Amino acid sequence: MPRLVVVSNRVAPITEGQPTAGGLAAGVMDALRESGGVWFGWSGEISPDAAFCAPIQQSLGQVHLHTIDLTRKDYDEYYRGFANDALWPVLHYRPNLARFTWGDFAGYRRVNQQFARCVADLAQIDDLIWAHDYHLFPLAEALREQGITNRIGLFLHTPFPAPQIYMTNPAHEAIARALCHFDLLGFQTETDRQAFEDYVVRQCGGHAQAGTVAAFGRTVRTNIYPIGVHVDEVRAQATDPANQLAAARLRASIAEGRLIISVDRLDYSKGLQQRFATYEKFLQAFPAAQRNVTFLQIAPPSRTDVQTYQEIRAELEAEAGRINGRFAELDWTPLRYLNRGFPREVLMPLYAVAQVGLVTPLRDGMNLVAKEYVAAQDPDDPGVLVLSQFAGAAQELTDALVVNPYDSEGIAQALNQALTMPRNERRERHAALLKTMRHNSLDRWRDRFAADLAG
Ligand code: ADQ
Repeated sequence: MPRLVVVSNRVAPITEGQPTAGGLAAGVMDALRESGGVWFGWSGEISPDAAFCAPIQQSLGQVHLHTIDLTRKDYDEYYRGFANDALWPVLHYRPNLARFTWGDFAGYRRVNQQFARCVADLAQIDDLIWAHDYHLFPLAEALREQGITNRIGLFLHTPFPAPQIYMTNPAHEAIARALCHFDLLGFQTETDRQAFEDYVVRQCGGHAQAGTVAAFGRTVRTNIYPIGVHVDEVRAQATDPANQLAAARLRASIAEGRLIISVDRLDYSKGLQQRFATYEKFLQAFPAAQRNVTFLQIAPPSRTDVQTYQEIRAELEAEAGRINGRFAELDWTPLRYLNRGFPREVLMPLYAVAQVGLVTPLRDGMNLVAKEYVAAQDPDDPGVLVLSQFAGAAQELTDALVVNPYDSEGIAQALNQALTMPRNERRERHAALLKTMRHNSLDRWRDRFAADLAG
């Protein structure tokens, strides 16, 4: 395979021998190790003279990481502004939360041009350039302006929304034009791919035919590549005797009780407020569950300098306190809300000791927590996944209990079904889920995308 040049907003701080981070980092790192290559992106640092500095280089074997800092203005306009305040909400069907300015959009393009200049310096003639996610929509156009003729692909980790939602972003046409400068656009699900195609065909006078979309004088191939997890690695982490301390303490603290677990970044797309309300409905509707069930929500803060995120955090803290105030007993806390993250080697065993994985985003590109929960289970006595129909994962994981995250009563019923499901049925559902996940593995995601980009 040709050498890969991966470009993403952040380069994951990975060190050899350490447990792999989330899907993007793990998948990308595997691909790079195999083919050799370069990973370029932001260092995560802000510095006043960033614009004048050459990328910092760090090598792990034949993988070369190149990072640049951003200026405060870049960070405010490109990252916090356009990417996270304007695009992220619209991509997740929440245009009412979006804050758009043309100034931020100009900053977003400027940083993409800066990325493109650095990538143009790094790339060799036959390299495949693989960009990731919504931060880099203008990258191919900017690289073409630099005279780069390499194959360039983009994988979108988030959903692509229905056209009428997408068009609430005033820069929609400029973005679509930029996207058509890629050779290959990868989406998580057919719903996302179709939404992009519909927009280009109906709103931009484009044409779609057999996996290609032509518009703005260019033709781009589109396909779906559902991202997966390393199934065996997750289970190995979940069962490694060296990783059991936290899970054992958790189990001991709830004695014979049943455990429902949710793990998310603290983000409005993940539907945490609705989930807390649903759990309250569940305790009301199934009083027998009181004292016997504990709901553990792990949600570390993310994007803490964005106001909407500060508001969610305050609201969840208040709700957790209110629900516990209403139902708690001297020896039972119904909802444990941990506003912090855990390393993977701690998290995977926590999944394994929970009878239910509750994954109810309002919208999610894929949701790897759902897949990790399934992979971590004991196949002989597995827990049950309750999954939102609006997570990309629901299009593959049809043997989960698939629910509507806006239907509290429906989810309360599903929780009860999950907690009382006979072992045979749990095993059958789990085996079917695992089969699908082995097929759509992280390796296959990466290999298919890279092969299609090269082909
Ligand atoms: P995210 O929105 O970050 O990713 P998700 O796929 O659920 O969402 O999680 C990514 C990784 O982060 C997982 O490996 C998970 O274990 C880890 N993680 C999440 N919450 C955590 C917590 N509280 N503590 C520790 N680790 C945590 C984006 C898209 C998703 C898409 C992924 C990959 O929004 O839809 O599935 O990219 O494409």
